[in-house]
Amino acid sequence: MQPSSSPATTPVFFDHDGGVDDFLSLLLLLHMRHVQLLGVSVTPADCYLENALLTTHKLLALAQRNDVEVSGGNYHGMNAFPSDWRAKPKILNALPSMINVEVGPHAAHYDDNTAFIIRRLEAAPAPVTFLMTGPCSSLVHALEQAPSLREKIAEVVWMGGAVDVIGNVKTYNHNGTAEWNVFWDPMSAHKLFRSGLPITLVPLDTTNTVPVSFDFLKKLASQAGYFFSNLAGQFWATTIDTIPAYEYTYFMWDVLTTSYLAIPEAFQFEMIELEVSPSSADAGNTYRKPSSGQWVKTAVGVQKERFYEFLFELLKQDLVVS
Ligand code: AGV
Ligand code: CA
Repeated sequence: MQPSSSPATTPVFFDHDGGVDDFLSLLLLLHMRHVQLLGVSVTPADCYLENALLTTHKLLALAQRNDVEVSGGNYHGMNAFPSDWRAKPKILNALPSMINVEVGPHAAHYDDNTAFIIRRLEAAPAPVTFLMTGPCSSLVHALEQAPSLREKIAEVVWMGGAVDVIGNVKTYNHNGTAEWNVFWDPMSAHKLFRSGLPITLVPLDTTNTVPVSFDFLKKLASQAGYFFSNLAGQFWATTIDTIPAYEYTYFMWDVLTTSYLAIPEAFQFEMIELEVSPSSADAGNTYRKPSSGQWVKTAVGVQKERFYEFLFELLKQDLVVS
């Protein structure tokens, strides 16, 4: 399938944290013809930064999009991700389709996320969709330094939280109510919800309904003649030790959230007054608080078949830059 020639009309800034599905999200974004990608910042949460920057640059190079600038974060949240998860994306750079991709000398230098986000928002042609598939620290820090830039943000789309379901953090001194992206830096999440920014949240409540299953991977492999279907299949294959594990399952967390930019009509939303616990044994818990006044557009469901079909079709596209 050829990409449509319609113009890129939606300015999007992408902040991710280097997990396998964060990179699959970048692939998706690069395929969305209505998306004008303003920049990519990498938060060193579910990754080690150097690996994640390299993977980001390699994917941009594969898509012939070396014009997209990339930055890296120096800030580390108070609750580190497990090292096993952080090291894992290293394998992505060694995959046959990735290992020989040259990134060029520009990839060796990068700004700090905060400065970069400020610079890109200042230059944005129109209010921006700010997509985050990791912790929200970089955005919160940027807006603390340059509060007037909130006017440049049309919508914050965030994969995070667990509202009416249990969280996915299982660690010492925690009661299990939090989702990892919120837990890494609960104070920033607390501030984000206070900010009054228009937030669209895709929490575990919805991502739990879309696991990465063997059936899905088999069907994707049947169309592996398409370059990006093959590449995505290789990426997802690196996650199979969590499909299904006795403790963890790999879900379409970030991939679903990113898909919202292309197929919003496949989602059901509810406006919910939420609060984030900034500390203690439930740090990072995102819970209903009727009087909070912090209304969040929260994804409470998705048409699964529509979503999976969207992925299969999108990954058949070439990325030919005109
Ligand atoms: O909590 C979901 C977030 C998403 O942004 N991440 C993974 C996705 O990129 C953290 C996470 C939860 N469980 C994981 C995670 C697992 N089993 N492996 C790696 N990361
Ligand atoms: Ca992520």
